[in-house]
Amino acid sequence: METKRLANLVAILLSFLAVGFISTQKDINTFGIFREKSYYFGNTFKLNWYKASEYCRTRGMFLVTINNDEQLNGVIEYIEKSGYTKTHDILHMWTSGNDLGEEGQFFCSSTGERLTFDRWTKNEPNNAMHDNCTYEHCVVLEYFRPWSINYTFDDRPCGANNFFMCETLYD
Ligand SMILES: [Ca+2]
Ligand SMILES: [Ca+2]
Repeated sequence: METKRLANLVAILLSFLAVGFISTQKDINTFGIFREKSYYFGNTFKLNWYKASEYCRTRGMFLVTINNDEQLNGVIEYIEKSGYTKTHDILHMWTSGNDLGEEGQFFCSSTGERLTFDRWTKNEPNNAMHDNCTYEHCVVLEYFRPWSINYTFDDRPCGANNFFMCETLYD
């Protein structure tokens, strides 16, 4: 009889441990969801690069960084999901990429990392001159269906108004 009671007690203890383990697993899942990246696609009004960056900060976010295939695919998926490209043939969208600090040395202002992802549109970046003394130092992700430009990078004048994307930096 004593042995049976002991066995029952052990079974009860084990089930408590199991519940504890399961709830720990659940906590990890909840935390995972909490840490998922979220985006804001600014496609209703255009801002210059500096203002777009500030606008993202007011939302607790940062101008989007695209520095590998995974980040690019996440951004494209979000744009496609928004339905934007169903009604528009063209998109120039600010990213955090820029060579403001040193000509030709591109960095991502949101993360501080060097922009190493080779995703430039043909003949870009070209640091083109605008208005005699303005050059191109800020990077857009561009899409232009008639020319089959399919989400590639182009340096553009930072003072020009474009759409933009913000993101949280949790990965
Ligand atoms: Ca430049
Ligand atoms: Ca350019």
